[in-house]
Amino acid sequence: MKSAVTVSLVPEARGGPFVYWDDLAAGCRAAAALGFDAVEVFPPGPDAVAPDALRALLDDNGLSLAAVGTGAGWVKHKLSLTSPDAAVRDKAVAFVQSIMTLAAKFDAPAIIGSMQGKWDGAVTKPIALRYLGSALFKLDEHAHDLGTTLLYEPLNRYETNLINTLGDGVQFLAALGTRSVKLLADLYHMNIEETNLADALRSAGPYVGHVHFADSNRRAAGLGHTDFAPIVAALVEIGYTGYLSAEVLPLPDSDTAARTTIANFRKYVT
Ligand SMILES: [Mn+2]
Repeated sequence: MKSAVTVSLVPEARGGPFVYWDDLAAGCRAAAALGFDAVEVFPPGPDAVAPDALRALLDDNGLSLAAVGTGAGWVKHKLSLTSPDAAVRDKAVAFVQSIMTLAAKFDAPAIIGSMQGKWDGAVTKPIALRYLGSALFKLDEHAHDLGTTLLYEPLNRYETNLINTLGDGVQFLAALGTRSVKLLADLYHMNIEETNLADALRSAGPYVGHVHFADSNRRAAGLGHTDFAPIVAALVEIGYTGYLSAEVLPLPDSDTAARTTIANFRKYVT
């Protein structure tokens, strides 16, 4: 397993669970200095990061790109894959595709988190799940064409009412028959929703494509009450070799959150 740390370039996401903010170059330097393998980047849009500049930053710092988030599609552009408006849904799919195309240049997956939206009012749960399924089906094609993976992230009940557990995520993807979509197992969301985090990871098995490495309170691993030993043991058991990426609050400050993360990554991942 490999380590990663998040860098957000989205001012509208301020207060969110990202370790480094605003300055991609500074975030990369800090990540490299602490010995992280990769950065996970949350850009405002596909054109906010020039591929050549990103390539140079990663190469200069000996880093890989772990994943690219699409959260700005929601927090900045108000695009949702389950909007009642078909034109908004189409724009949301196009936004995710554009981020996937950027990420694929670095062999990295894009992440669908908040862009999945919620069901409400005229959009009942079955309708919203049909919209989500239709979007994931199209995006699966795009991922397949690019030779990349797309990550779908079940969120806790306070952030979505669509799919909250890994088990429901597996069932949803299996029914769709997607080839290139995997699940993002966020240990913070899972702490709220799963009966047992290690069991949930074992059951999801090969569907686990990425892990957000966060403690129970969404602070750095080690600053809450999650027991990481059985979680890492379950990941080893299912043969997971991807990233443990710190999508956590920058508390008490960015560098302490990053330092605590990498110290606990080294403690548990041997
Ligand atoms: Mn997450």
